[in-house]
Amino acid sequence: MAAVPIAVITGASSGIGAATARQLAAAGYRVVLTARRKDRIEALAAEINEAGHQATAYTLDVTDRHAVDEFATAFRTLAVLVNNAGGALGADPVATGDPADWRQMYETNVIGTLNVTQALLPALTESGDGTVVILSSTAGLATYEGGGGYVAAKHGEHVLAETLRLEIVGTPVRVIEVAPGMVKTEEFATTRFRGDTEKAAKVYAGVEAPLTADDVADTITWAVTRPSHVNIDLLVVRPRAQASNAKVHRTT
Ligand code: 8X3
Repeated sequence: MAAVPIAVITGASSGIGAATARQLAAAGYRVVLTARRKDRIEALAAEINEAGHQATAYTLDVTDRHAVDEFATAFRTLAVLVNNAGGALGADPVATGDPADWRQMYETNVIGTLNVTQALLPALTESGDGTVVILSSTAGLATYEGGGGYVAAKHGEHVLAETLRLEIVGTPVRVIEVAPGMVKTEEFATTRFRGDTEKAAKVYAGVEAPLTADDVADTITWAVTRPSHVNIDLLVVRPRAQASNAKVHRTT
């Protein structure tokens, strides 16, 4: 019997990460959920196992290189890595943005992705058919006012994806970048505005149907489950009501 392929998902405690874990498990992967919040990933792993699929949880901070290296020793071979951990802090203009926010966003979005990808690349290569997914953002492809450090960090992640693809061509590993636009998840905007739910709600005000975490998980799962010679380099996904980062149709 062939071994069940393994998929590691970072930032699996909520939102797109959690939805991707559920969908990849349903697609036949044994999913390894990582995030800092142990309780959440353990509960999600239990839910996935109860549904008859396979999941384990591993508490991990992707910015802690030592911990990431230790985590990676568990994998001789790995089919899929989904670099989802990251997020935004603040929406201040460049003139007044806090350098500490910029640093933290670079650390989680870019260095976190770098850490986990570097640590697991040998196992992905060893599998003979590995897939690295980098969840960037439309903020990684074009800027917008108040995007600040988030836009800068997501551009960094986009460049990481493009460069890695160039460098490892010829190895049995593909690099897929998924760049979502407006996605309404339970935490993204609330975290960005440090718990200010009013400001967070304004992001989605009057937008008929922003993307959901499941919509993005669906695109990730589709891209990952294409035959191995097919590389979805970059998949941009937005709600119909959003034509560009700043051009959004609102009914109110
Ligand atoms: C999220 C998209 O528009 O909030 O990555 O930057 S946006």
